Amino acid sequence: MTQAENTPDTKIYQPSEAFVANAAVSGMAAYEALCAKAEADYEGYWADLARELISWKTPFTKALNQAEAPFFKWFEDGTLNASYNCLDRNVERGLGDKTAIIFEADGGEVTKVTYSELLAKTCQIANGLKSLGVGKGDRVVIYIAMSIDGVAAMQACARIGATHSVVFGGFSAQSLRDRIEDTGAKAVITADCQVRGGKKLPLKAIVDEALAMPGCEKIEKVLVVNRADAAVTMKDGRDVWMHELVASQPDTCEPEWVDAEHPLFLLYTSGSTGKPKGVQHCTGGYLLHAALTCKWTFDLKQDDVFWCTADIGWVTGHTYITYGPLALGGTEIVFEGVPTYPDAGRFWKMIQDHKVSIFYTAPTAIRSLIKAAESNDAVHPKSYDLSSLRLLGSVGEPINPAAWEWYYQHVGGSRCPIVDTFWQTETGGHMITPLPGATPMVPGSCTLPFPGIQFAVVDETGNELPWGKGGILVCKKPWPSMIRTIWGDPERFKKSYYPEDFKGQLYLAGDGAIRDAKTGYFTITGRIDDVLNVSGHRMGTMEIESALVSCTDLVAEAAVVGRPDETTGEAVCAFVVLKRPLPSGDEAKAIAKQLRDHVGREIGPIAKPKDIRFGENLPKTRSGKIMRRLLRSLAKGEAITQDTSTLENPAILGQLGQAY
Ligand code: 6R9
Repeated sequence: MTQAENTPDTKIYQPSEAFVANAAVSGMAAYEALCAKAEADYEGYWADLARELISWKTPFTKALNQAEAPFFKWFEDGTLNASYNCLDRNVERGLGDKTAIIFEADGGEVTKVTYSELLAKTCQIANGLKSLGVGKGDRVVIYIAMSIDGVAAMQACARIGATHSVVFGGFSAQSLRDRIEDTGAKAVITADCQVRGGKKLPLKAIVDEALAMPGCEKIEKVLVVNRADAAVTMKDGRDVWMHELVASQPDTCEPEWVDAEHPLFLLYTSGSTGKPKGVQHCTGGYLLHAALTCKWTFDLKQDDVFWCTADIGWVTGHTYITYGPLALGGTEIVFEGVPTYPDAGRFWKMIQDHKVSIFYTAPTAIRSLIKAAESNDAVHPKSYDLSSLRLLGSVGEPINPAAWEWYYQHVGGSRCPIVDTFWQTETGGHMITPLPGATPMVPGSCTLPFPGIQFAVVDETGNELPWGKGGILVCKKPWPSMIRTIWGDPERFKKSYYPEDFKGQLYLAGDGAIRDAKTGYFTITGRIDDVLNVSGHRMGTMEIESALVSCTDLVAEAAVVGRPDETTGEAVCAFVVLKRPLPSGDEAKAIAKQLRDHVGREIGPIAKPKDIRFGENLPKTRSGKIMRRLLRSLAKGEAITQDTSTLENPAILGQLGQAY
């Protein structure tokens, strides 16, 4: 954890008067009034919002049940349906002909669907799923690229009370298998392929590979969307084309009314130990925060065009593509491709073409586009008309002040507030963020908690630290959209998030933070556990280590650490001891490639180590512990200042200096 000093000359950016005047939360006094309301009557505050923003089939009578803490329940006796709230409700209030989704494919083709059309499509998929025997309480794994079908498939699961678990299309067959097994899913929804950067990448073939492995026996059906006529093998009795299945299905489907606590989805994320954990989210509290944060953080209004560039395989795509914007009746962009194809001006061109007014992306994307724009005016935002923008957002990792300034000036034309939103898969939605018409912004700080959210910085024993001192980020009170449990492992949920060190009373985010001595603004100082953040993707160092050592004919031992990287935030650096003599030169390069490919197969390309270093041993203390701090210094290329006198074999430090 870094104990960053507060710089006295911090630059403060105020939202413009025009923005403040029209904002959903207008001015700091309004922000403070909301916080005060939550402080005075916590349950009443959330209950009022839940009544205002969500349509309930059966109204709830109690907001929060803490009887089985930390397994909190919100709006427990209320019933609702998430898909009804996102679709039917908008049609009923006259938004049927409004565009819900503007889909832009990798190659640039644009398809739009209205709320009525999206509802009809969702109902057909829902009916199709039901006809295959999928229903309330079943799990459905979705392995598909960004598409209207992907969003509709998630909505269809919600409609029939099935719990979806979307697996990012970049994960390997092995990772997909692990998730299918853990969820105990009955069906998989996928596509023939995905198209990215002009290339067709298989999806169905990977599903086939996963299903051939042990552990997937519960899968009865595989629904296949035809994205691009890629060659696929269809297994008789198991595999069904989506278009054939839905063709005969009615386009209406009565929603399955579920309890507020009914699991809406499972989403796997990395932790510090063991296998990825299935974060379980509920329906009512989750949907409330998805809608509320779209309203207050994104100031989403009826005439906005909202674009969140995340993939539906991550939580950001769940909350800010599939659920939040639709719950408010917004118009949003869904983009299939990559930011650099056909060139690095793609985002700016799409903002121009579709008149995007709210744009939400990750610092890693901004940094790579800065790099491209610096050497090529044609892909610089100044070459595009970005005047439709009124608000920018950032998510996934800390945004460094230089990237913030560039985003503010060149993308936002120095007129759009930037919301630097800190949150996690586990939190369901924004936790610490500026409200764009209220909070003065400081580049690099996610500023203040969302109204009602009670974050604090504490020491190892859980005592709140004075502002200006770095410590551990915790949440003091349960909130509606919080993780409910880890699927199938409630003990791990307790241990990971409500540890005994804090007497089970504080939610442990897993990040370090420091509050500004004067303003109390939060700055996230990075993970305090063994989780890396590469391009905004969370990865456990242990997961990558296990993948490496599973290459049993080559690898004897492996340790993985992160090192800072200009573009991706952090990069994966692996230290490997081989079961053969220390390689060098071309041989070392060839083995490094072999290991990268192996990690790609075990987890997915995003986990491939950028640096691989070989040694005859790893630096260990005399008691046999790997000296990870030392490895981190080596990875950064820093001079070794740590005491190495306890090292078993100091000579290996020289070997480990060379990256392949
Ligand atoms: C939404 C999402 C969560 C981790 C989180 C933290 C980092 C996310 C951030 C941020 C600084 C921000 N993180 N947003 N750090 N400033 N605005 O990214 O979820 O994939 O679960 O990652 O990402 O380290 O703990 P998830």
